[in-house]
Amino acid sequence: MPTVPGTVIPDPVSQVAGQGEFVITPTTGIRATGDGLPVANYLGELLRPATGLPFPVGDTGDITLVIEAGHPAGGYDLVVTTTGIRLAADDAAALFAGAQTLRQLLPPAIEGRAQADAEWVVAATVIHDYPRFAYRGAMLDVARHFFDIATVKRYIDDIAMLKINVLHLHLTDDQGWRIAIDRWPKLTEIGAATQVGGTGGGFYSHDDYRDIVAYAASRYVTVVPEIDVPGHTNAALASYPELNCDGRSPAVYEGIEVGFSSLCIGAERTYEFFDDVITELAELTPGPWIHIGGDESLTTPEADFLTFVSRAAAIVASHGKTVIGWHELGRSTRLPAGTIGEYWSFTTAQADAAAHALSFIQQGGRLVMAPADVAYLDMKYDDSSTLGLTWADGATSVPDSYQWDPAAILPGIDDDQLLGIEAPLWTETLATIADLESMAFPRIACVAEIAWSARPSVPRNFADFAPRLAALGLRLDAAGIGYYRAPEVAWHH
Ligand code: TNX
Repeated sequence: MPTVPGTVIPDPVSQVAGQGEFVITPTTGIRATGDGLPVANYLGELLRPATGLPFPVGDTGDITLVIEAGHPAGGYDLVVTTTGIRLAADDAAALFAGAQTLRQLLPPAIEGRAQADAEWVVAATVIHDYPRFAYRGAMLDVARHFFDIATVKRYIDDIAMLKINVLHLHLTDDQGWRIAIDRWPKLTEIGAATQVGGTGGGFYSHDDYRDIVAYAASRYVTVVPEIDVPGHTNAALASYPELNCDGRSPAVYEGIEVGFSSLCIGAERTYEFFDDVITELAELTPGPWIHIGGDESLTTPEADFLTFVSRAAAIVASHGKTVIGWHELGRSTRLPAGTIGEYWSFTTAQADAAAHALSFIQQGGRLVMAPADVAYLDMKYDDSSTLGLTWADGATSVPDSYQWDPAAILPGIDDDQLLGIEAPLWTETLATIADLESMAFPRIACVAEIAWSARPSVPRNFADFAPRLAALGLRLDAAGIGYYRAPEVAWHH
């Protein structure tokens, strides 16, 4: 049975049903050239396991991928007729987004990794589509619990399916330092040996990190590394006594409190340290952004915080990267031009958060919206959740994660001031890929739709979205991705 039109997530800008269907056969090939070839190869890899068909990639084939000028930024056109499929976009990243749409037009069994029995057909349709925001992010906290390369790659595949194109890696926190810094080896010798709960830990070598970045790039996902300073630094402070104002290292930390640690703001060594870290990280990071945290520095006096932030941000800028920081960074009025703020207060802003966020706009920057009460994937769904936290205004149901708009939170802010949105997944309570996926899915599909789909003229209504989530559930079942069967959705089985 062909998939009914209208089940794609994120919802395309326009989709019109055609007549008949395109039938995939053993001779169906994928035609592409140049920059389209990697996308064609990716699509072939996606389609071969479940169909058991060869999908040769080359200069002939009924599925044609075309790179050509004339499409909206990041967008694509997809035309399915009885005789073929044509997917066209301005660049490979947009073509890849279109390939995710095509994937969802196939029966859910396409997601299985073993050969499946299904009618491999695509209903005729014409889709014209483009993203609302350029930055469609997911954040993974690898500091509270460490996740190995295979897990991170799987999460990259999970998010890429929903046209998310940024992976923000929260690499350092009180409980662990997860990226090797050659000039400061104890950061990982000491600072990476721990995690929440006291067993395990780990870190990425430079080659490991390059491997993640390259894999992300193969899915047209940009990695944004975060070194969270000056708070959230117990792992670094435990590794090097000289980073502490009293010259004494605290014990390593395996609990889940926040806000108790701070680098020593008055010591020049702190800035040498930070410059060394950013030097190595900038060299490993092809993307334009480096995130420097700045949240919850509750023990850093205000004047010290301001001193530190302007120096740290200038260091990142001196390495040619654009700074991103949590909205507290906006307490500083001396940020490099174009600094991006990440808003993590609520859909109704808490005291000061709005002012801090708007400060980035006043300084020529833009915002990434990650409102904690709707976009945080680590919040419990409801009372039945065994994993997750509740501090962000209680539990976050699946409808909660869908019925909000990023441009409706701060006064005077429109889409032009927003770089995009992000769904953070903090891991104080999450230790395995199953934990991650069961918290992310299905809420990440809600956030992905808000990031990509056109701004609706009336508030989003979960009842319209729920049938598409149910359709996505079938795909997740076939893919072996666990998800929360929210009671507000009529899941198919
Ligand atoms: C707040 S959100 C934090 C994190 C925690 C998270 C737990 C933000 C910028 N900081 O340190 O992990 O809450 O939900």
